[in-house]
Amino acid sequence: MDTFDIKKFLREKQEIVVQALDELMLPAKGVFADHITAMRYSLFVGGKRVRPILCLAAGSAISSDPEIEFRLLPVACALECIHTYSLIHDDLPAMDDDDLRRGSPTCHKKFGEAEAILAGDGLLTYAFDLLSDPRHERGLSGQARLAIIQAIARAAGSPGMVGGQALDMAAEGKQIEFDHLRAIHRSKTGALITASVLAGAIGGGAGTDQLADMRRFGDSIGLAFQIVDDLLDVISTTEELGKTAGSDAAQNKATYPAFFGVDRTRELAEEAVSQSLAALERFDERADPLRALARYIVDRTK
Ligand code: GRG
Repeated sequence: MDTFDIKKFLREKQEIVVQALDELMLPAKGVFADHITAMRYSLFVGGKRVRPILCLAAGSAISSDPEIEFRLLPVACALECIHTYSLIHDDLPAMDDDDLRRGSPTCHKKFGEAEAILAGDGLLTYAFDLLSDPRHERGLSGQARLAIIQAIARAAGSPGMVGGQALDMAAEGKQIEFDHLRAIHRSKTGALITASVLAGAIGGGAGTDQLADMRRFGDSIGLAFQIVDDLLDVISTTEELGKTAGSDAAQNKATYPAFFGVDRTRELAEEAVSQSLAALERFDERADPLRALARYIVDRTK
């Protein structure tokens, strides 16, 4: 585990994911070319591809099938489409009103507000097209695919990311309790991260106990991810992040550093990572990439 080269792993998997996205995403041709160009712009402009890579790594932690990564790629791409839609909509003037995302102009700055709303809608809907299209079943059973669709739909929707965003918007400028902040984080950011891990695990054929462990792992890294996101907004620069730094404080948002200060926030991120590693205790070395991803999530600088 100590020798695992996470940077190399990430580079390799990012390349695989981007190539699969390019193959599986609608081509910017024909009557919808302009609309699809806006979708493709946000999808390919950058991004760490954390959710699809978690999905692939979870599948490989469960299954010894040499084809498991290939089988899971359409699912991984669907997760990235949903994540990208959420970023496009989050950046809109009616929400966070941001000009910069993934180091480039946001979708609405580049294509206009109506086009950006529709690019987001298109990406969300296309994700479920990809997940349910028989041409992309790649040997996963109908039962597994249905369970994956259900886990992702719930995590992306009102009991998850969309609901979390609604809570987040409603809390802006208000004093909220820490428990409320946790509920926002768990739904807005954590739910899709957990679903990414679960989708990979389901596709890999996980049993009930393994799924429970993977859920605990996903919940803990989701928490770590959001804590670090709050921290980076305070300690990093716009240039480094590729999105506007300091925006949480500017919008008077409740965050971990606002509640606990920078040092304690770092400790809490470390605690969340330790919990995620404990959840993987019953897994062998095939889960090493997941362990390394958990570490990367707290050590990242953007
Ligand atoms: C609009 C329905 C809707 C939801 C928006 C994702 C989200 C919910 C808001 C983004 C705001 C934000 C900063 C959330 C915190 C964590 C997060 C999702 C960060 C961005 O994800 P990364 O770091 O981004 O994985 P890249 O660009 O690397 O893919």
